[in-house]
Amino acid sequence: MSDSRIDAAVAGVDEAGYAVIRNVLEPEFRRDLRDRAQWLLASDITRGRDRGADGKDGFRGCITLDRAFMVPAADPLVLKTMLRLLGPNIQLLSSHLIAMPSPPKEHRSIRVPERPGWHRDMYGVSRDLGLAATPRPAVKCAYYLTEPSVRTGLTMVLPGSHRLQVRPAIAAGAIDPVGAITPDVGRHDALLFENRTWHAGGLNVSGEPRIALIYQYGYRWLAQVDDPVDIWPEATAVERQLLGAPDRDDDGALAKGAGASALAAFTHEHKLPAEEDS
Ligand SMILES: O=C(O)CCC(=O)C(=O)O
Repeated sequence: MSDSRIDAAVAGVDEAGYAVIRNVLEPEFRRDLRDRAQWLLASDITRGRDRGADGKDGFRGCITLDRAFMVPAADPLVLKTMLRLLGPNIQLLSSHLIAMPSPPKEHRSIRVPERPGWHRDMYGVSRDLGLAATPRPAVKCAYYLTEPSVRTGLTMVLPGSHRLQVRPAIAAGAIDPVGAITPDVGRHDALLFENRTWHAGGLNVSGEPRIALIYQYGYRWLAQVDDPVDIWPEATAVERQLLGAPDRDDDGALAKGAGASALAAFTHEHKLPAEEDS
């Protein structure tokens, strides 16, 4: 079934390497997610903790710490877009909660000319295959739980850079390549960008941490970035697939393709264009 928001998002990712889907998160649910994220960040939980330079904080695999974070991951609109972009043989490779601090300029050690922070995802792929031969096996979807604006450090992208065969040039003394933009993402919107799209966390000069939830979807034959998940018993079939359920029957016997059957059924149910069987 055609939905203009999905068509536009698919075209955006195909043509520019990124797209914004408007109004994915319900306002009340977004506030709830922000409260849950702030609770985790204020805790002393170390499982999946991802602390970085300049006071960056967060959690890899945040869905395992609070299942509420699974809800945006399985959002039907986003899933339909991912299915159009990648097909049904996908899983969640990562669920990342990121709190980006707002350090004083004189204390910044990242997003400075020496470390501008621009990168492609799945860096191992470009390193192993070369920038020119890197395919698109994964797409990210980001939500911003704190006020989004250019001052709060939204993820910046370089439009069209998914087709680049070399690193984008950054002028001496600058921190962003020419043409880099901060996408126009609203409070309830989702930002999609593929693994080859060059991107970086924007500068947060708001004085408050910026909190984002970033999910990465990719093929089931790729290794998950986060720790393996113990799939919770009440998980839906779609959630089980996203969490990495293996190709097994209920009795544990090998059943080739069974792990992808939920999203194959979802594709059929919603009459999304299906890939040819290989
Ligand atoms: O925090 C951000 O906005 C940037 C995130 C990022 O670079 C990534 O997910 O690879």
